[in-house]
Parts: sequence; C-alpha cells; structure tokens
Amino acid sequence: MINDYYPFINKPLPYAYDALEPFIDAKTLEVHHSKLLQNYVNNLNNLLRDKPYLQQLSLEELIQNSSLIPGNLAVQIRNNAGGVYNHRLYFDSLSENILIPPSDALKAEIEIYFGDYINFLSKLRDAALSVFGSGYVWLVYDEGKLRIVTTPNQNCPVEQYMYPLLNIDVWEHSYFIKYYNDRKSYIDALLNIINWSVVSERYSYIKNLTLV
Ligand code: MN3
Repeated sequence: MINDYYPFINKPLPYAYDALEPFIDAKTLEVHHSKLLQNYVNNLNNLLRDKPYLQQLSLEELIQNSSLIPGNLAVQIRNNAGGVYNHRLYFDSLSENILIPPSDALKAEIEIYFGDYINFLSKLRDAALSVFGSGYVWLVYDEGKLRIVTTPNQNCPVEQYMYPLLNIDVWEHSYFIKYYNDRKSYIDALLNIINWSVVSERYSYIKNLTLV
C-alpha cells in the first residue's frame, strides 16, 4: 500500500488518533495525518493530473525517477511523492501496543551491525537528534547490510535504491504541540511504540528477495 499508483488516496491510519497517547497526543496525530499528509497527497495528485506518462509510475518509481523529470516539476514531484511515501511508512511503523520486540532474525542482524539492541536504539536516537532542521532518520537495508541514515526535508532513501525498514519523522510538526522543541523527549517516547513486528516483516521480505 505504500507503493501504489495515481490517483493517490490518504488511507486511514491503522489506529485511532488518540491510540498513541501519551507518547503522541491525539491533536498532533490528527493534524499530521488529516492535514499534512493529506496536503502531500493532494499536491501530488494535482501535479500528475495532466501528465498521463507520469501516472503510469508507482509512488516508488516517481521517487526513483524524479531527477529525470524536466525542470521545476522534478523538485515538486520529489517533495510531494516523498511526503506521501515517508509519512505512510512513518505512520505504519507505529503501534498502539507498546514495546513490541523485533523478530529474532532482525535482532540477530541488528547485533551484527550495532553490537546489541540497546546500543542500536542509542545510535538511532543520536542520528535523529543529529538532523539539522526538518527531516527523517531511517533504518534501511542497503546492499545486504543494515544502516542508519538521515535525510533532509522529504528526501527518501528509495532515491538511492536503499530499502527502508523504519523511519522517524523529526520535523517539528511531529512533536511540537506536546514536546515543544524537545526532540529528544519525543524520540524517547516514540521508541516505546515502534511496531517492530511490521519492521521485522519488511526486513524478512527484502532479505528473502535479495537471497533469491
Ligand atoms: Mn511529517
């Protein structure tokens, strides 16, 4: 569902707006989904409305090929297709259930690249805090390896053919109503409600695909 085609729709969240309380407040989640993400969906549909050749590309293909699109349209497609993709992944990576553990297979892989799970969470937190201004921190599968990367604005690692497993939105609109400018408290809260079973499914999907 992350990777679909024009006309794009803003699908409902898999949980209620107040389901992530007290970690993420209902007002923040409602504005984030029903206004900010909806706006990216509307903008992207408007950009593609009179361009049937672009309507044939999936959301991922639009992101991967945005540099081939002429002129200012490329930037607009990149920002808005990225805005849709990145937010869908973010919302789908959260859960109303707390402290879901990663699968044994993903945990073992995390231990290979980051020492142990606690150290991994600490590196993820540090990377999230290192983003200057607006952007995201990501756990990606890149050429057979797990990596933590950051992107500015609505840029997406799919542009570089990395496979995103998890992202965290660190734009201030993700946390300002409840946490003001305290990004660290937001990240610490969010780490309680990562849907590691969904992230583990993404990992097992791409791992099996690349082993073939
Ligand atoms: Mn956002």
